[in-house]
Amino acid sequence: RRILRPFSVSEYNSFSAIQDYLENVARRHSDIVKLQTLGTSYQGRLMKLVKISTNPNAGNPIIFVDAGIHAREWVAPAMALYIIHRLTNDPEARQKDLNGVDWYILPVVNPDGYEYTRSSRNNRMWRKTRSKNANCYGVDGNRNYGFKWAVSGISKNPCDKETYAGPKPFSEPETQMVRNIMMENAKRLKLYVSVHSYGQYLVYPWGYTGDFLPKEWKKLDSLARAVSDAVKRAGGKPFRVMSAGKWYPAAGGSDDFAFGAVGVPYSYTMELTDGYEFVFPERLLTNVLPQFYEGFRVFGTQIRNE
Ligand code: ING
Ligand code: ZN
Repeated sequence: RRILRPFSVSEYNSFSAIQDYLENVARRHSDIVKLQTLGTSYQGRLMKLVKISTNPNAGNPIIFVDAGIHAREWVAPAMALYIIHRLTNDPEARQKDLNGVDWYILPVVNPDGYEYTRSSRNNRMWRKTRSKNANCYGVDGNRNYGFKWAVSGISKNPCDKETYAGPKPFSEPETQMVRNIMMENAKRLKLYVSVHSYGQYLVYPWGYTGDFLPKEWKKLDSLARAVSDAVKRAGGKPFRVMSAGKWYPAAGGSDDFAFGAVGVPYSYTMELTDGYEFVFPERLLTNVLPQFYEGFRVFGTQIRNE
């Protein structure tokens, strides 16, 4: 089927092309890549976690990267796929970045929303999932996590297009799957990054409040600055680093859940790209993805050396 048009990690791909790519990567690199079936999205799309490790029995610390919880933020799944591509295909990345660290990657957390934004130009700006509540569609996945749920920065109206928190915490199968990944791997999970767009921010807990910071904030802040410096050195634009809540308070985010409920010591939300809002041009992906990758490398180095 895809023989005429080979898969490229520097393009925006359909969810089914992404799934085929993941299956192919797992087949080609069966020595280091395992796919774990998680379940299905609201509309029945099969979701698979990509686990990359050169030594899966060593009990290495885990870095968990997810992307695409917000449908319209297409650059985020592209980033996640690019990380998979480098870790498996680039001999230097494979040797250095997989040394002593396992990478778990979920490239499209909200496949129903993602496909909806691809279905028509009218739907390009959709953010939420596609579940039905009252007479409206979708929950903001990043307001749906069960830590300080709904205390700030949310809407209780199912018809709100942006920040409807859902009828209850973890109402969405998609956020349940991410929660399960975190809980099942809680002991080894040392760093969590949720990739979004846009604005070139790298933010850490708390998201639910800007009134105070966690006591460990200096560690979170200095690692974020090191990541930002690496992206800058690679020719990219540096990140604005702060707590999420100082930017704007919003409760029920995945980063707060990872940090506050699961106990993941490093937890971030990463907002990729600046200047194009949600419609980042496909032709510029080849520029920015390698720059951001240098930032992810710094995450790897930190976790390896802890
Ligand atoms: N931004 C995130 C959002 O979910 C965020 C950032 C999360 C801010 C949590 C504050 C707290 O709104 C985007 N672009 O989705
Ligand atoms: Zn987002």
